Amino acid sequence: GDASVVTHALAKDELSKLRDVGTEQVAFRKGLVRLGRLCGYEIVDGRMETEYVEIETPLTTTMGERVKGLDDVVIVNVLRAATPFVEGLLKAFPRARQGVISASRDEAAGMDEDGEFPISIDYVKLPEIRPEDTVIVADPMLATGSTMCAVLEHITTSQTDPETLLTLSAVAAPPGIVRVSSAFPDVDVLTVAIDEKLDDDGFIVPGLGDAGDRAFR
Ligand code: HSX
Repeated sequence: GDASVVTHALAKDELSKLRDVGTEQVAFRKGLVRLGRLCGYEIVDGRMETEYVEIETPLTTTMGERVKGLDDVVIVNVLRAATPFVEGLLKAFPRARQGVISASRDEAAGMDEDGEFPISIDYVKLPEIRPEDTVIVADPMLATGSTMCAVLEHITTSQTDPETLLTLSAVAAPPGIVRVSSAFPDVDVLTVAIDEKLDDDGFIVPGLGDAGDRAFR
């Protein structure tokens, strides 16, 4: 799949506030919601088609333009950092069906020599995925890609292939993008920013810290 970057200036603006260590919990959470909404708009703009339909205004008949496929969207919330991000996405896709997956890195085990973390998946609840669906797997951070690969593995082995399967992150590190794209060639990777690198503990640098902790703790 291809890797692309969200280009809306307001997305860059929100992300910059999220990166700022001085942004406290409430502002951080609200910023993730706004960023999710902007990313949703960008997904609509870049990937969804519109169709012309006849509309009756109170005065006359005219041609309106409607977005196709808004009923065929599934959003997968990778707990827990994605929760505010998904809340924002839902503003762009109000009729989306939602899935949740609790997946986390075993930080105690640490990163192995291939730059991967063992992942435990503790809870999965997904709606039925249909061939016409656009499935958006949301997680604000794509670091080593271990979490996302485990989530995608679960989705692709347990469900029908959707028309579009894409991952959405706020910040992504190059190794994570490479890992996801090579393990899942049909998956598109969308992120607001591609950061410089991972540090020795597998944290994204410059990054924004731990999104889950900053939003919830
Ligand atoms: C953080 O680490 C994020 O919210 C992701 O779930 C995860 C990303 O790390 P990685 O698996 O890509 O290394 O908890």
